[in-house]
Amino acid sequence: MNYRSDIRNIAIIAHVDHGKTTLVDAMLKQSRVFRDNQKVGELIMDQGDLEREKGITIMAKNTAVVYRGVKINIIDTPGHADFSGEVERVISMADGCLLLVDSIEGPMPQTKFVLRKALEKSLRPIVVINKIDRQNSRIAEVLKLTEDLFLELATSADQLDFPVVYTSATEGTAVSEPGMKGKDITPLFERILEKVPPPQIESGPFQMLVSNLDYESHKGKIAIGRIWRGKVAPHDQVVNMSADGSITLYAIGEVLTYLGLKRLEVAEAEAGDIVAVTGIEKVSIGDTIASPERPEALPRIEVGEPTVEMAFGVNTSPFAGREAYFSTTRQLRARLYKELETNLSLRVQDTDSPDTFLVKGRGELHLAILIETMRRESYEFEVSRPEAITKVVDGKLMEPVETLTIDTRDEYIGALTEMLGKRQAQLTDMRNDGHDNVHLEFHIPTKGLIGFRGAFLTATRGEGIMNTAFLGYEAWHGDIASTRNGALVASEQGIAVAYGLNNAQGRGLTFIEPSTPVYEGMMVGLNSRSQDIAINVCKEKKKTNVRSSTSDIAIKLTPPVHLSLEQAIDFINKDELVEVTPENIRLRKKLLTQAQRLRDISSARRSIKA
Ligand SMILES: Nc1nc2c(ncn2[C@@H]2O[C@H](COP(=O)(O)OP(=O)(O)OP(=O)(O)O)[C@@H](O)[C@H]2O)c(=O)[nH]1
Ligand SMILES: [Mg+2]
Repeated sequence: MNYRSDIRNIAIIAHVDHGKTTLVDAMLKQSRVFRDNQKVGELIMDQGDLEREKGITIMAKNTAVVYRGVKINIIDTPGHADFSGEVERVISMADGCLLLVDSIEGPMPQTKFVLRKALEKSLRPIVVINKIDRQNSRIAEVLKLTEDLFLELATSADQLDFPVVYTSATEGTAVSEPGMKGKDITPLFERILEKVPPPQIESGPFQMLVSNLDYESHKGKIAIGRIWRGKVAPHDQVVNMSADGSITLYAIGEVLTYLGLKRLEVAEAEAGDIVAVTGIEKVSIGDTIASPERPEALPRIEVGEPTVEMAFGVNTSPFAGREAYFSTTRQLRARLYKELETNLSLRVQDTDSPDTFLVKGRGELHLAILIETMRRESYEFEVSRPEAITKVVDGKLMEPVETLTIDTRDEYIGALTEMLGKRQAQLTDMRNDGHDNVHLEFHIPTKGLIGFRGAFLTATRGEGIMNTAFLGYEAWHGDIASTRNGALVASEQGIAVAYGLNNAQGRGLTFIEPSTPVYEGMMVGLNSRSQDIAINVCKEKKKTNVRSSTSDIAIKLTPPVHLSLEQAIDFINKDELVEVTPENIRLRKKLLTQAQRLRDISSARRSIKA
């Protein structure tokens, strides 16, 4: 075995928001890959529109810096649990990882998940305690908790011997001992060179594992991955080995390597490096590209199973076809199946109905991001309430369960435990800090988490943080009754007016303002009681000749509650849908007319009696 001392490959892993992408900023800035006058801003790697808007990383991405003549290939990964498929997909390119831990929050559920994955792959970890500039940081305690986590997860004794670096990613500084004054990020680079093993290489014919795909209009598909054996140059003959065992001959187009935000064309790249190659027209993630001399496939990348599913259907609302460019079954189906090329933890299935597809993902946010992306590409469709994915093992019905951690104020414990009890959660840990802050941990079926986030924010008045992490499958815990109130449902098609909406506000909260077009069966608000009620929001006040008191001249409406896409998905019940178009997010009953809904209720009653 040989090593390449001129390269290091690292993945940056952590819980959401612990500062991974900011730390990449610091490394890029210090290594001066930008022109002096170039404005690069913050969270440089989060280039997707949704990433920028939400301030989170959604897709794993590659970059590289050169430090003291060594190229450090860096893989930034998302920290949100719903995108953990991304982490699993890309860490096999690395030999080491930076495990970031926030100096106040300490290890969180996703810290544990990603560390377990990294240790399973035998990555050499460097612990980075980040945000040491923050006022209430508790570095010693956080380090202790991190050590405990390693004790729990390590698969070999040498994994317990990890180096620690202390950083402020925002200030761009790193130190080797807490309390020291940092100057720049150098101590982190030094630690990487010293502790992350250089890539092992095998000589022989070319072999690379495809871990990521990209697309550029003039280059076509770009396959990204690590070269495990041999070298590759433009125009080389190679074969691509796909999942179904087929082998196809191609000629490599360009060979590109990473530097900063750019991909550079190179004349040749060798084992140990992470490269992007063009010319492989039909390539998927997990494929092996190799020399035809020794076409040996590397083990395919395995990622965890999805836990939540939703039905995506062609838009069947009376407003269908008005607001989007793509609206047919064929277009919807093609778009969903195309997503599978890069979104490894997603699954798509046809159903008995040709207009409906079952889409499975790692969580509500995973699916919500797909919905939002499609809507921005001018698709319209309807989606059902998310459901946890159950499976039958040895004749037994099993369901996914998760850990839920909550950090909030003492005063909300009562309300939260009551809400969570109804959702089949069990309290497993509770810690007070003596300053009215509390940390709660629950064991909860995934189905109990659906629709919980909105309720949580209301119950804690925004003074709480919740996190979840997938645990595994357990025997079915039983049904959960819906706790949501009924909906205010439009009884007629037309344009909503203040008078009609004012009547609706007498019943509960409304979701729309005057002049909003509505259709029969569209949900325009939340009733203050448990049943749905049909209401005519287009109804004008009867005109009379007599001018009554001043009160009805100007109707004062309470501002409506606007649900975001994620809130809308969280909100709906089984008999409801979210209609998604590039311009609007509408809530609706599956059955649009009141007559249909009444018939449905009475037939359900009959079947219960029978
Ligand atoms: N005070 C302080 N804030 C930091 C530091 N590092 C990151 N932050 C802030 O923490 C927030 C999250 O930072 P990100 O870099 O987006 O975190 P991330 O780990 O990439 O998040 P995800 O990719 O969504 O998992 C941002 O508001 C950063 O400005 C730090 O060292 N000190
Ligand atoms: Mg990030």
